[in-house]
Amino acid sequence: MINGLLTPNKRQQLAVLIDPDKQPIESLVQLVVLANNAKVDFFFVGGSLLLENRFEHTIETIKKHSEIPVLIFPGNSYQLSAKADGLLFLSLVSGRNPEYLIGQQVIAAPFVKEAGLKTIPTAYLLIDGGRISTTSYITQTVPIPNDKPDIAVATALAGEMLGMKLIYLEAGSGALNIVSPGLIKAVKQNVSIPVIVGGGIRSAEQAEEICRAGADILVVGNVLEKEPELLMEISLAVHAAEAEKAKPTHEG
Ligand code: 1GP
Repeated sequence: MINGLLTPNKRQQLAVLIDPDKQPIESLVQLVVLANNAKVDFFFVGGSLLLENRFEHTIETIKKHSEIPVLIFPGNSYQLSAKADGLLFLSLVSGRNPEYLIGQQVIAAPFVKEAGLKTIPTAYLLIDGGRISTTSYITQTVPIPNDKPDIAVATALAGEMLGMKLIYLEAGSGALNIVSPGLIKAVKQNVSIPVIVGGGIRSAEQAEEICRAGADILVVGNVLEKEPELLMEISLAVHAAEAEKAKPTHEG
């Protein structure tokens, strides 16, 4: 069900990020219906800091109204539920805080095993999105400068060599600047695993730019809390890019 995440170059895909604290149940249901209509590929659920106790109920509500796979995108080891279809098992490899490189994962592992949750080992790279993100503050890690693709490439390569199955380039939720197309392109040219890009995407044009740079999966969250109607446009842009990608080239 979630294998589509791990098939690079097959098609470009769109994930909607739901922060349970920011989506009251009524607006969540509306967004889920929009996502069904827009043929979104995945829901990601999680947040760097959750203060309300709505995590599990959010997953249940999505599952009740949609068949789109739900993956946990955890901010910490408390954000776990057997009701999800899988878990992005993140390690913040761009940081040097052992708690987010391996500490939270050790705490989570027994529950994950017990729950039978499918895990997708993911190298999580925080990129500077133009302001201090909640992720950067909470994890006490310095993001990779957006104009230093070499650092991102070296970090992504290390993640791949450690056996991670996905690279996640994260500018931070609500970032002022998206991950730069040059950085995405450089990473994509150097790794053979799929690349997820998220943080600060607010328009179909930005989504197109990120697709052209080679991202396999785009994540959009924040903007939909205020302008859910943008979802259809963004989805069309991502899936049109997918069709473009699938077209045979003149050479072959
Ligand atoms: C953040 O990559 C995601 O973790 C999505 O970011 O909320 O800014 O869309 P936005």
